[in-house]
Amino acid sequence: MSTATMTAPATATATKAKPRVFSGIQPSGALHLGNYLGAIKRWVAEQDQNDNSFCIVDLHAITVPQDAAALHEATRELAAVFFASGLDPDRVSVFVQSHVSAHAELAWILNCFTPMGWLERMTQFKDKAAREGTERASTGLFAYPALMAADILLYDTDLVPVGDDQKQHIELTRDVAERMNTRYGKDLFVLPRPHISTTGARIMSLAEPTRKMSKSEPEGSLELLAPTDVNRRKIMRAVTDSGREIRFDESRPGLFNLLEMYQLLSGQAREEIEQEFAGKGYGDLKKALAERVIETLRPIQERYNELRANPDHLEALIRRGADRIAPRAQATLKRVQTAVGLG
Ligand code: ATP
Ligand code: LTN
Repeated sequence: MSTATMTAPATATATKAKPRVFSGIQPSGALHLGNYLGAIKRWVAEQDQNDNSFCIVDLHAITVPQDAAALHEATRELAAVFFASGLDPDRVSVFVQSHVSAHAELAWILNCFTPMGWLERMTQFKDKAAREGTERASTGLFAYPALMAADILLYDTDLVPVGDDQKQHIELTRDVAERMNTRYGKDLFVLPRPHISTTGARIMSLAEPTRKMSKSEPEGSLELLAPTDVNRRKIMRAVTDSGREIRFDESRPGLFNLLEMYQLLSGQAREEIEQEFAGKGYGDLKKALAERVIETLRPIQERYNELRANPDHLEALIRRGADRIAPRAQATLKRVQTAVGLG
């Protein structure tokens, strides 16, 4: 027996000091307050509790057409926003998906274990393909969830912090992992769980408050790097109803969204906010919200500009993230390749 086969195989259930957390974000379009409140801010707040990895998913971005230079630029922009928002490169691995080739390699294997019927049911695919038309939508767009499953499973991830729009993809990740665990042994993959907060999980568009704030809809979005007066103007013009009373009332989606943002930014309780605006009008709330947004974004924008002024340093930070994380990814990939009979 060779030494390689005598060594105990690494398993997905090896003891871990802290829960492993992994999340990804696409470098496409300008980051907005929904991304910040629904994702980045929470990642920063929890960076000590867990063993965290945050990935800039450029391979996911090319599932729809991208301009090459713009994609490269957006990847750096996103990395700089992460660090500027408070993610500490000494405590958290921030890295670029395409810098760790195991993502694409595991994704291929997972593709081969993912029935097309499962992918056809994904609402994100249905929405995006409906916009493009299935004749033009890429195979990559269809297989997007298998690549996302690879991202998550490579790091024996326990928790995946995401907005609720991504829940279905995590379910699919678990289904594929369970399917392979049933066939190859329960130690192949750790089953991840979504980590979704109830407030801040879904910030809505300012222009159309029944739709979520989204990178693909800049009119309704408060961009993290936008000039102060642009964001102020968007808030002042935000769609509300014709009512007067300022209350957390879900049947008034425009107002509710403004209040929810205010709550998340101020850290105040709902009752306290309702008292603060008792007898006041929507204009007062909008002004106060604009100030909160501007105060939150000012230091982030300042740190961002510093980071962008030194591109070599930024590059070194993201390469460091990839170097730190790659051995873990490689170990999982090897485990899966061996299980499946590759190599
Ligand atoms: P797209 O317009 O391409 O759908 P997006 O703005 O939804 O982009 P993603 O890259 O899909 O951004 O999401 C990055 C992270 O931000 C994910 O965790 C996602 O759930 C979260 N997120 C995105 N939009 C919102 C929102 N409006 N409210 C709360 N969280 C959000
Ligand atoms: N599909 C996600 C981005 C994403 C992700 C991931 C999130 C890619 N890989 C792994 C969590 C874990 C999105 O569009 N928000």
